[in-house]
Amino acid sequence: MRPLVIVPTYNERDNIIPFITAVLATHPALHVLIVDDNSPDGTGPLADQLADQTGRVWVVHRPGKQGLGTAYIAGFKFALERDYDRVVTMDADFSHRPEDLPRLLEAADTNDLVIGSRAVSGGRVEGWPLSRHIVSKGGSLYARLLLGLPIHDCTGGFKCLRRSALEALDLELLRSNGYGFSVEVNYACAQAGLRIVEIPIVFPDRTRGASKMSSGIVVEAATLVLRLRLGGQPVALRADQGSPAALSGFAASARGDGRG
Ligand SMILES: Nc1nc2c(ncn2[C@@H]2O[C@H](COP(=O)(O)OP(=O)(O)OP(=O)(O)O)[C@@H](O)[C@H]2O)c(=O)[nH]1
Ligand SMILES: [Mg+2]
Repeated sequence: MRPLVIVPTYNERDNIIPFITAVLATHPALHVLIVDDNSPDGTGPLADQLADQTGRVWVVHRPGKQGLGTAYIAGFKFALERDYDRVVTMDADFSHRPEDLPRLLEAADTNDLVIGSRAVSGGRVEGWPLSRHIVSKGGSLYARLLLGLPIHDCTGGFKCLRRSALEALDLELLRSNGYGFSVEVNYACAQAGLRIVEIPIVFPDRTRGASKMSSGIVVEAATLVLRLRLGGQPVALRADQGSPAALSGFAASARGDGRG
């Protein structure tokens, strides 16, 4: 197994070293790619220090804040240009717990897309106010119903994609930056008839550093779902993906028990 964990960072000075150290400890062959957007708090030099010390960490430095979605796309391209066979996306703030990573990697033995899920039995969020639960659960239900997604946690960012799933995506068509990015990837994988599974995770709220969550990200995701539903935005799949057979299989599974 050759996993690459992509970690976008913006002002994660207090998290980056303990977080990446904990991630590296979960699997001996695992590498990490940090995509830092010239964080004003000096996260970038700490990332370089990790790269020098471990030999298993790579760093992409971008000149300024360009958003989460483009950071993931840079990471996907990095993985495809090399021989990584699994790609994991994780936040640096410990909301995605390193201890849950081995279960996601293992589930990718038999699935193309593994979703770390807060919305299946055993999964949960800790430490959120009611308002954030409502936004998260409401957003997930909205995407699930409008797009017929066979997924309960549509907006979570802790995922593992097998190389097969990465290769099915048309990266140029992925447009969103926040929660919408997750929905776009989920929708494309479902449309391609790929094997999708949700694995329960515990999601503690961040304890260090500041959130970059904004109302703009919620509006972006809500608009994206509508555009995908109405056909105003193409599904981010390569032209040779998403055969009619796969699409009808997906429709049947979405009508069934709702589990991928
Ligand atoms: N490279 C890059 N990373 C970003 C950007 N915005 C956020 N991040 C990182 O993306 C991850 C998720 O961002 P968070 O601020 O935790 O967003 P969130 O998880 O939706 O919000 P909270 O739950 O409040 O923490 C963290 O590792 C951030 O440092 C960005 O514009 N560029
Ligand atoms: Mg967070």
